[in-house]
Amino acid sequence: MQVIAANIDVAYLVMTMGSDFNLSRLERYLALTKESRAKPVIVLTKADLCDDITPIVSAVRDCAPSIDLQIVSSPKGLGLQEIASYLDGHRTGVMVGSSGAGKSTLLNALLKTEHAATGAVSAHGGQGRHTTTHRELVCLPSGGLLIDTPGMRELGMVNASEGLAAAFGDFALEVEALAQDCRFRNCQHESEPGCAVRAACEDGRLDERRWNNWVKMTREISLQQQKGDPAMQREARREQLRLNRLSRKSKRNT
Ligand SMILES: Nc1nc2c(ncn2[C@@H]2O[C@H](COP(=O)(O)OP(=O)(O)OP(=O)(O)O)[C@@H](O)[C@H]2O)c(=O)[nH]1
Ligand SMILES: [Zn+2]
Repeated sequence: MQVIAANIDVAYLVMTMGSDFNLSRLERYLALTKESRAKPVIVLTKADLCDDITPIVSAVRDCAPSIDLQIVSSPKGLGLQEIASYLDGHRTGVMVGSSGAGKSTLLNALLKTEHAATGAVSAHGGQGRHTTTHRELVCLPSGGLLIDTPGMRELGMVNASEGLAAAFGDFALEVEALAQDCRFRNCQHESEPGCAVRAACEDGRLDERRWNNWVKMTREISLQQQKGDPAMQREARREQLRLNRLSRKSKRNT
């Protein structure tokens, strides 16, 4: 996939439990991570700002039942050890998450002391469409490496079709089963009469938010496949090589 390089061991999917919490974004991150061999870990931040984490945690559990989930509060130090432990044995992790999710704050909390941060290697990308304007690779006291990426909001879904299917799991099967009852065999589940999928959304048997996100992501993928967008693919390869170099260099210096 585009951002998560081949030699990344762990992908932290960082999301706030504050007002910006968004399940559709999580589904997108999961689809993108599935394309890499990195182990995804969902990190829910700002636990200290949340009176009751139960509804958010159970929504995430429903959405991604088999993915590790960690609750974090950077100012209170909650969950920091658990986050760091994924990188034991000099493994490399990357943090993805939209702006304001709490990535930098978490990174700094993990570093604990300002002193540890002075050994950090930082890199600045160019101004290209999908290059990052800011990315930092730091060495944790335990020896693990952690890369902070900026928001993935505008990330496309290149090569993510398998990831999409995997991230949505049984949902795709559920839709397929419902579609058996659509009046037209080639129903696109848009505005056709007698559409069983739309009907299930309307009466709540099918999660409408999830359905809409699925449709949106499927469209993005097929659009990009049609275009084949070679410039974007070149850009992604360059970015990956750069990240690999950065990681190797930093490991040599450890
Ligand atoms: N109360 C509380 N505030 C937090 C926590 N984590 C982050 N914040 C605050 O949330 C805001 C955004 O945090 P950042 O760490 O800058 O977010 P980011 O994900 O690095 O954002 P970008 O750098 O734009 O990608 C800051 O004001 C932080 O102080 C937390 O666990 N608890
Ligand atoms: Zn239909």
